[in-house]
Amino acid sequence: MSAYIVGVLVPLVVTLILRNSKNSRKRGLPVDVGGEPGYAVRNRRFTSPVQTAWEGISTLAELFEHSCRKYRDKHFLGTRKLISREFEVSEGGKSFEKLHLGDYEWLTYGRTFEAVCNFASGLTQIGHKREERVAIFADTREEWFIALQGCFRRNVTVVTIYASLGEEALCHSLNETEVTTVICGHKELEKIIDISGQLDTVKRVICMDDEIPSTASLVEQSRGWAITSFADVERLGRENPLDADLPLSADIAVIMYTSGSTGMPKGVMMTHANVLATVSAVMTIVPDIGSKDIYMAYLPMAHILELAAENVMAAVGSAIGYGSPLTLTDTSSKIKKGTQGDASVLLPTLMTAVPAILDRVRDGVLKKVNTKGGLSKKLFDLAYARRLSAVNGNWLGARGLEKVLWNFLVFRKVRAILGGRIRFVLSGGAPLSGDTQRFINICLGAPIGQGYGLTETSAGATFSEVDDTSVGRVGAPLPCSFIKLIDWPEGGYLTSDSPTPRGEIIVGGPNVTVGYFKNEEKTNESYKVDVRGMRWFYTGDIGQFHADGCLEIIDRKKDIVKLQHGEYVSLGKVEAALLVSSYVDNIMLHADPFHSYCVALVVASQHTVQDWASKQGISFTDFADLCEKEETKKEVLASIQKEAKRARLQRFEIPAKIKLLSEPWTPESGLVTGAFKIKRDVIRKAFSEDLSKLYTS
Ligand SMILES: *[C@@H]1O[C@H](CO)[C@@H](O)[C@H](O)[C@H]1NC(C)=O
Ligand SMILES: *[C@@H]1O[C@H](CO)[C@@H](O)[C@H](O)[C@H]1NC(C)=O
Ligand SMILES: *[C@@H]1O[C@H](CO)[C@@H](O)[C@H](O)[C@H]1NC(C)=O
Ligand SMILES: CC(=O)N[C@H]1CO[C@H](CO)[C@@H](O)[C@@H]1O
Repeated sequence: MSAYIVGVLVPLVVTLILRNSKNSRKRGLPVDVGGEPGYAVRNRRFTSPVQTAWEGISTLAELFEHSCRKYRDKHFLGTRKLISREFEVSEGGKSFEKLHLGDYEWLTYGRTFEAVCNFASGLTQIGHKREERVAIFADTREEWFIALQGCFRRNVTVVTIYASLGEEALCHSLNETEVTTVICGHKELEKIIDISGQLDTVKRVICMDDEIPSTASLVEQSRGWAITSFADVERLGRENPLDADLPLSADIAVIMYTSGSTGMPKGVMMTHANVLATVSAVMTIVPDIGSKDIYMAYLPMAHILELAAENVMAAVGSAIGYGSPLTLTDTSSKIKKGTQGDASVLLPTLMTAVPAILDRVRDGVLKKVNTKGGLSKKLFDLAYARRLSAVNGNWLGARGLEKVLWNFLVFRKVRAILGGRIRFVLSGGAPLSGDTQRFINICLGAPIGQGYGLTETSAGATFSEVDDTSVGRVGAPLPCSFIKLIDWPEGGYLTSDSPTPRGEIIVGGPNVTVGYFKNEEKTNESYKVDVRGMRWFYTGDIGQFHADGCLEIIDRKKDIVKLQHGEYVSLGKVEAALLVSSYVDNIMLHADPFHSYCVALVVASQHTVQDWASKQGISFTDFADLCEKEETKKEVLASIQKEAKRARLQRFEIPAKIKLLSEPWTPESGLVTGAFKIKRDVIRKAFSEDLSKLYTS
């Protein structure tokens, strides 16, 4: 054999062997855990669930103190300096806030620890008793983390509430937990003041901003509330220091109100042990995570994904830079033109994201590429195709030098949107579409760790490993969880299904929370303890296990509707398929058991629909007007039906009629959750007239 052939063949064979061994690698292993019959899987590295990654540490408070001593002089929490706040008025007369933000200003670990201790002492000084509960109701920011850890040091349970939660839900959460102290920003304080008449247990408010609304003095008088600024609480604590009053691992750290998609939010009680187990498990996911990392924090802290992630960063000595979804990039809506977004200034290495945000990044990039057109679009498409081929396992795809070249020519600019140094993205909250996952993989050149978990399992359940390049799956069980599938015969999902077992997903392990606050009935419904004492949470999600032990979410029990003629429609599955249409910004499919077909509410994507209209020479006064036009509806419906056929949907699953909406669904409007999941019941109620018209007209 000539040296030439050896030179080609040997690497080829080695590559093939390596690839094969990689493909068949087991990421999760079947396990016999007893309890309810089903098909259970565990993490390949841990035979029993991990409780803590740090010897002798059993609470978040201990973990934080340990870390602050270890990393004392390192940068920890960073916030951008506000240079100016301006208002821009659009053509329509709407006014938009624009911010000019400066550099990050940092607190070291040592300095943060002092702030936390001062806050803890100050909290007692202003009269908060330790058995009373505190609520934090604010956007993600430095003070949020300090307040959280401050409460932990005094064994005070923190109630967390989404900043975008509606009035009724807010009132319900504060009432139910008998909160006495609310910690919030000045924007949220206004909301609290509006409902102050219905809040009987609240006695004091700590406002994170120095500017306190003028209406505050009214409630101070009428309700006898004491309103103190965050800085004053810290000062009081500094002047009157107290010893810590540390919690035990079984004490409740957080009661997290989940913005449930139905009815009133439920408060999930999480012990220190629960969250610590998740933090310990997530640590093992991100390769070489450590004090060199810089984390971009901008998702709501009231979301367990963010809360766990920030505690992970704190545990390993990383720096956390705060930002917001509206200021994240140079082109974000609140960033003043010509100034820099959070990521460009911070240059983060790690970030978390929810699929809705990654979808937006993808759409933004594609929009830019398409607008440019010409050579740069051709180059982008070629580079993308070459890299996609490599990522999909084709060894003729762009690797090695060619990969470097494409990165330099094309993807470098995309990467720069998020600062250019991102090396890992944690995605959670909802399953990410395969297209978006690939897009981010290729354009950012960074792996996405996709997680699956719920507030009830303190976020942890499964996580995809860095070298797992498949899409559409959520990975193998985390070291802290067992995952079991159980039969759901009514829905037609069985663990005996072939080729892979399918069924309802239940999660067991130390990460499973203790239940819903003051709601034993709901707790009994969703949580069960088996004969061996293991706690299980019944998720209501339907999944299937692949041969390598990775889970794929395929359905949701609640979202399956039986039509008039007995066919089952899975709303989520159909929506995911139709969202692919470039005309669709958001969509809710509606199936009615008294009809044989589905209809849909479609939020139109302003950019693409207007583009189409101007190409067609259709005139319109504004976007709302355009969405009302028959021809627009027809065009969007045709596009949706095309995507439906491509996804091989059944005829009864495809919406026969649609209502086109011009206003986007945002968490502020209450139509989607903070993690951008649609709230079916709320949307159904809000558009009930439109929906019934779709069936009658
Ligand atoms: C922490 O607080 C809870 C609730 O007030 C209490 O039941 C528990 O005993 C406290 N833990 C310690 C170690 O004092
Ligand atoms: C909260 O409690 C007060 C007094 O008990 C009551 O008037 C109010 O309606 C309650 N609100 C909610 C949303 O439960
Ligand atoms: C919940 O289950 C426990 C234990 O089985 C039982 O004692 C309790 O009565 C149940 N509570 C409700 C509200 O069903
Ligand atoms: C709070 C909780 O559910 N703790 C359980 C965690 O899991 C272990 C076994 O893995 C149980 O012994 C704990 O009771």
